[in-house]
Parts: sequence; structure tokens; C-alpha cells
Amino acid sequence: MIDLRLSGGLAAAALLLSPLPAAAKDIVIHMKNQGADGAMVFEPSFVKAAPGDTIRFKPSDPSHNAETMANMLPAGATPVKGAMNKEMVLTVAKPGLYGIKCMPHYSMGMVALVQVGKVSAAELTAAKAAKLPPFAAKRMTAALAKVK
Ligand SMILES: [Cu+2]
Repeated sequence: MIDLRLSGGLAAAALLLSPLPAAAKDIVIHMKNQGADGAMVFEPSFVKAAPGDTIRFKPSDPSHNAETMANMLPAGATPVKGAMNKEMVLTVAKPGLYGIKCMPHYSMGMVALVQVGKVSAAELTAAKAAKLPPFAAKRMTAALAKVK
């Protein structure tokens, strides 16, 4: 989804007419009690973004939060911790891998992965080596397999 909430229609029209630069994307991830991958999930649990994009973690069901994982965050990226039952907005400036967890359901495997831009082999290896609780590790491994 492209966010066109700019100040006034003229700015939006100018943006639509202009071929460059590519507008930053607005990507939505839902926090759900039940999804295609089972109970307590981020959906989708893997997204690919570009630097400057915004990822919105929406509390589609209650009792969830979204926060960045200290052991899976690009160097120099600012950690973000969303409040319970609130949308968490993550604007990704740095390329790399951003691991996301829901604190209450981390041990139940409620994790997501955001790939921003290109990821080096060393960075992918480091992410795969990060220590996670067993159910979280299982879903994170599946997400890391989608990185390319
Ligand atoms: Cu949760």
C-alpha cells in the first residue's frame, strides 16, 4: 500500500504524476490469536521492505504487542517497543534483518521477521545463530528461509 496522506491534494497529485522517486511503502502485519500458522501469530510473519518503508503492526486481536528483538536488529537501528493492544509503527531506515516478538507470546512462538533491502551472508548466519525459545526458533527458522 502506498501512503498518500500528504498535506493537500496538490501534493498527492504531484506525487502521482511524478515517476521518481519511488514512494515509501506502508506494510501492515496483523497480530492475531489464530492464523494460518496456528495460535498467536504475526500475519504475515515475513515481509520484505526497502529502507524508508513503514511497517505497521496492528492489534487485530487483543493482548498482543510488537517489539524489536535485541539479538536480531541491524547495527545502528533504533529498538522499538510497542505497548499492549496498540499499533506499533516501525520505520526501517537501516538495511538488514529485524526480528520482532510479542512479549506475552514469545515462548509460544509469536515472532516475525522483516527483511530490509539486501542482507549479507554474514548477517543471515548471525540471525540463524540467535538464541530463541524453541517455538519461536521454529517459526523464525521458517521466516529466515524466505530471506533472499
Ligand atoms: Cu501476542
